[in-house]
Amino acid sequence: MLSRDLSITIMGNTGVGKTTLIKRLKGESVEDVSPTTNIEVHEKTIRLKSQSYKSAFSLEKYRSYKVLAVDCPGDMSLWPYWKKALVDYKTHGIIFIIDPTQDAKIQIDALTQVSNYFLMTLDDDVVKAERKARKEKAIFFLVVNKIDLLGNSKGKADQLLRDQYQNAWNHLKERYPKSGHYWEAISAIDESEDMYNVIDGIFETIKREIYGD
Ligand SMILES: Nc1nc2c(ncn2[C@@H]2O[C@H](COP(=O)(O)OP(=O)(O)OP(=O)(O)O)[C@@H](O)[C@H]2O)c(=O)[nH]1
Ligand SMILES: [Mg+2]
Repeated sequence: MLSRDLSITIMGNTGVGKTTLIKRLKGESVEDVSPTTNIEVHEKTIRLKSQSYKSAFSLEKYRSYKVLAVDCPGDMSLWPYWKKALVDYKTHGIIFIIDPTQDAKIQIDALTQVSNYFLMTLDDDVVKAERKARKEKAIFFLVVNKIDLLGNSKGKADQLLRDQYQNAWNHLKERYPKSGHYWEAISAIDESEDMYNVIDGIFETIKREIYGD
């Protein structure tokens, strides 16, 4: 069985639900999670649901995906680890998680750090790095987690992003105009079939951006 790799780095402030999302992806219980204090790499071979809709004529050659999920510590004092994570594990995409119940300012700072650390991985020279950033084909996936605490309203998540995160998000788009910029709203603790499909869709989108099908 042929397999393709998807390398994804998961970032965001402490307590936003990064580890919970990874545990869910791995099919583990999400009930007892504790704060992450180091870079933790998780590997899981998954089958994306969308693949099951393929007709016999468009035979899917790659039946499974080996997801390398890099879980980063979210405590502010440990944000410098993020740079190491980006350097050590060449990432296809960054999932940045936002917690709607937390202060937006610190989360905007965290998002800005992600943009800056990623830039540093492109070149030691800032001017050159900025130039490379304009051509860089990365994926930035903004995920509003804990939508259950917003009454499961995607509209409210959208409103939150517009009201509080628009500037930081636009800055990222301007710095990396050739990259993919997406957002989604989820609840990492919601184990329903519908939520499974939404979360699956995030990985499906990243897969499509990278492999073009
Ligand atoms: N209500 C709700 N709580 C959630 C959700 N996702 C995660 N949590 C809770 O948020 C808390 C923090 O989750 P973690 O996954 O440890 O967060 P983290 O981002 O990994 O935190 P650090 O490792 O410190 O960076 C836990 O108590 C989770 O149960 C969600 O979708 N809804
Ligand atoms: Mg964690």
